[in-house]
Amino acid sequence: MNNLYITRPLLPDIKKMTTMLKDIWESKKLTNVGSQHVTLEAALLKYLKVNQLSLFNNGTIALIVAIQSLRLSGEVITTPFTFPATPHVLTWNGIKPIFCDIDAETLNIDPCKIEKAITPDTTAILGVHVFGTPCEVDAIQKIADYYGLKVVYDAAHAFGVEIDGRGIGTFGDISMFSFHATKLFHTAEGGALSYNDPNLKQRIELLKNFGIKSEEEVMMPGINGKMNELQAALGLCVLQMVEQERQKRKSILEIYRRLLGNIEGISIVGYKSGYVPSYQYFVIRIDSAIIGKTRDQVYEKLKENNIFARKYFYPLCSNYACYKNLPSSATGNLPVANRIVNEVLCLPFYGGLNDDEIAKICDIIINKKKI
Ligand code: T4K
Repeated sequence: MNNLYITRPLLPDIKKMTTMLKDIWESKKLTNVGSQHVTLEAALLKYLKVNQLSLFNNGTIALIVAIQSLRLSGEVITTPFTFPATPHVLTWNGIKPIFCDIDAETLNIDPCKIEKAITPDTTAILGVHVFGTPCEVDAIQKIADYYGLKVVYDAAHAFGVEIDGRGIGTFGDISMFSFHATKLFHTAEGGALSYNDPNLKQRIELLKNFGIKSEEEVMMPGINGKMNELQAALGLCVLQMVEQERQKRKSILEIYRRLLGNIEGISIVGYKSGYVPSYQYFVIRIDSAIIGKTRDQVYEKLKENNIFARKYFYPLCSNYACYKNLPSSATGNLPVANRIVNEVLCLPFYGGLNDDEIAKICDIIINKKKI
């Protein structure tokens, strides 16, 4: 059996991509908002069902710009159960991340615990729709409105997620999507910000282009966050493949559900009713007391069989050397996150997986004799 990874990128037919590249070569326009960029932005605006969209060279720079554009400062409340980029964008903006515990079901920031983390220095809540499961957007917005806080969402995993027909990127003030190669929709590296306020567009576009307004006017200390034409062309090709890939992943999810759904000690994260999922990740939690083996033992056993699962997001951000001394990083403040981070395992999940491969993965996880 081939090596199995948690994901494989969608790759368009090379001939199709070559045709796109020829157009770029002929135009000699490689970056700084060319026609591929304009076309992709319009296509994604529609696909994601959002009101405003700005493309970026990666999701992390996009999130740094999102924080800048809202002029956040002081403290921002966020989750410790995420990729390092989430708290790092706060630090890069001179903001102190305040870690709040997560909900045991969604693995997202627990709205019931946000209020006690608010201080006079709090300016925003930075939620993450982790593994594509939406945060409790209404509860979070209610708290934000009451205390006058902004809401930013890291929607890196939530491409195509909808709640009641609304694109996930329409909730809060700004949402960030990642288009990294490991994502369902990707541009090799890339990202976007979506937002509702049309007045933010000019500021965000300036911030992602050094603050340059015209040849002789620089308005603010911006950064270089521009998506180039090669990335955008790849994105246009990949976008045409996304719906089919989502359908394939939906079928794979059903196979996983059939094989793992009724095993005591294994629970499937997310994919509850009430929203359209992204099909970005397939994640399980392993209760070692019931299963008789730890998450790490399962991970190692899979690896011995050339199946490269991932322990996202272990360790918690609050346990990184750069954050562990923050008062909010104390284990007592984050009991749920500290427990669950040892139980979670992301399994291979992409359209190219076949039934035998999925069966083998599940067999290794379930079969007690094999460890
Ligand atoms: N916020 C959240 C919540 C995020 O998860 C992320 C990124 C961000 C913010 C930041 O967005 P970006 O600035 O990245 O746009 C990967 C990705 O690099 C990262 O984008 C992603 N989250 C994170 C969850 O996963 P690694 O270090 O685990 O990736 P890597 O290289 O080990 O890849 C995983 C597997 O995917 C490989 O074993 C094989 C497969 N793969 C990977 C690449 C890069 C391929 O088959 N082809 C490839 O080109 O971080």
